[in-house]
Amino acid sequence: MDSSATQSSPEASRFLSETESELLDLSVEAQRADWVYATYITPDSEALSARAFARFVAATVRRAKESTRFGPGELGPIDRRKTLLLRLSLPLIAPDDPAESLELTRLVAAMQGAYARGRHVPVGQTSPLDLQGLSRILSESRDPALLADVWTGWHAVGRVVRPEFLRYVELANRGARGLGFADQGAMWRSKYDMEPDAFAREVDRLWSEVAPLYRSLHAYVRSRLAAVYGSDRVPERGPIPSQFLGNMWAQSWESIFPLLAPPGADPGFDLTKLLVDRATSPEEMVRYAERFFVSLGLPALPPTFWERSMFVRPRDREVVCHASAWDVDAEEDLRIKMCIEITGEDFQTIHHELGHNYYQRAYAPQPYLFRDSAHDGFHEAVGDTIQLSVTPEYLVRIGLLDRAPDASRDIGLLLFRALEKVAFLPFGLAVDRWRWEVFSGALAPEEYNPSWWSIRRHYQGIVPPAPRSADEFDPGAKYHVPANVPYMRYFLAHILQFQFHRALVRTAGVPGPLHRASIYGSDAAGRSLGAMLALGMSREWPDALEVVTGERRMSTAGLLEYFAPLQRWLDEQNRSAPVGW
Ligand code: X8Z
Ligand code: ZN
Repeated sequence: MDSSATQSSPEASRFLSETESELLDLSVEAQRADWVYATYITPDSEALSARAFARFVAATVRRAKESTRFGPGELGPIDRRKTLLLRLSLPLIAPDDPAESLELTRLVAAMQGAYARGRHVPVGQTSPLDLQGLSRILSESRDPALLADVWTGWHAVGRVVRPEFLRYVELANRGARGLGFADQGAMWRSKYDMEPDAFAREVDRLWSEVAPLYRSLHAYVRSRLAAVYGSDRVPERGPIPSQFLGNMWAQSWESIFPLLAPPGADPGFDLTKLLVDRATSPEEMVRYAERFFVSLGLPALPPTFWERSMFVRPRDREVVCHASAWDVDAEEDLRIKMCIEITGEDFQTIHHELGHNYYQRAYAPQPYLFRDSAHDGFHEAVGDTIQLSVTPEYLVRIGLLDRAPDASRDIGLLLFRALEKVAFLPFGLAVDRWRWEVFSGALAPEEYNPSWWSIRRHYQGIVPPAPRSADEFDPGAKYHVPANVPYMRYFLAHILQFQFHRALVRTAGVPGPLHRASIYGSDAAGRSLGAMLALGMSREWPDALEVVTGERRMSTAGLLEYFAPLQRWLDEQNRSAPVGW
């Protein structure tokens, strides 16, 4: 007999409503402190932010433990889900000992600060550059010695955070175990409404379906790079040296598009140039993105968004430049924090960030414990779905482009998109494949760096510019590792955004191939998306997925349909070239 209640006992209801109001209070305080820290890094703001976060984490853990006293007979279905989520609501769990708990949140704040302060003086230059300056060289320079120098110079930041990272793994695992998880990686995998092992298998299934497309892209890019740099630098059969791919982590490759553009199918416009030629300001870039969401029937952003956001890097102080979206009071205090540069890439990132803000706003009416996305891949996918609607025809409609390239340029457009989105897939997977092994204890600290590279070589088919030693710590040179942000969400988002795009394009009734279809201006698409966002985390994610797509499983069909013409073209190009590494 099912002993689950249909309604909670009065005691359980009271407990949950007190829990939600206490945690809301502490989370607002922690967010305010963190905002100050991230936009003004000092030893004081670091200490205050770590302390506020520690208080919030400790209260969540205490409440999660207390909630176990209510059996299923005392909890209605809504409160049952809330108690389940309470245990899963944080990416970091504090150990019981208050000193250790504060130590842990301090370590994370300190690692973020060290990452933000990373600088390197490129060979032949005299002043130190930050990550943005170094990234610009990686995307623009074709000088092999400079590329390797800049890559290596930035990765030195990993060594700085390594000792803190080792201690953080120990304490974070202790916290996760205290709440009954095997380790912190198992805790991260438990947030998908399925068994953690089943989730890992689901990720493998998705990857196996898209890996052939990635391998075709990899082979084409490798043969073009070999032609540019010579086969002594880019071997025709092996993995690609990472520094030639135009991005610090080789996670997306669109900045080397000019080296790879198919003859006769170059789309003939460059979004960066269009924005720069019009002297577009950072704020205007954000306005473009806002207007897209408004065109779907969603509300304009509140005035405080424009007053409180950080759009550009301040000259006079250290900040965390990695882009993020904030929902400070869970009501109307939405913000983004970015160091916007006038580039096509940042234009896309702004849409990504506003996707977070529109999600946060849509689920704000939900109770505290349901104010999150269906799963974390959904949060990351919303703005990216809008990015897919930034088509040449859309750019013409908003007056950024005079004339859209004709269908003979489709392969160029698709190749550019694949360099952004398909190249990302194995990176999105590799980061947490590695971290899961770190947290489970399968790797000893001296194996951290070697295994980071064997995992990246395995999935991405890339290698570092030169062999790396075991005391380097290259994962520490990627923001999400020192900042304790789970990464599998981005892999999922790169699949989901095509699933959403395909469904929304159909709902909007837009004809034509997926890569030319934009949902701009569609109320019908906006209503469908809005209905999914408004659910927040109140239901299991297949329910949310169904609202937009009619499907209850994550599917690669949208992505594969989108890139089908490119896949055929790549296969032809690769006929005489080796594929794989
Ligand atoms: O971190 C981000 C966003 C903030 S959630 C800018 N992204 C990942 C990254 O930069 O590594 C977006 C794509 C992947
Ligand atoms: Zn994001």
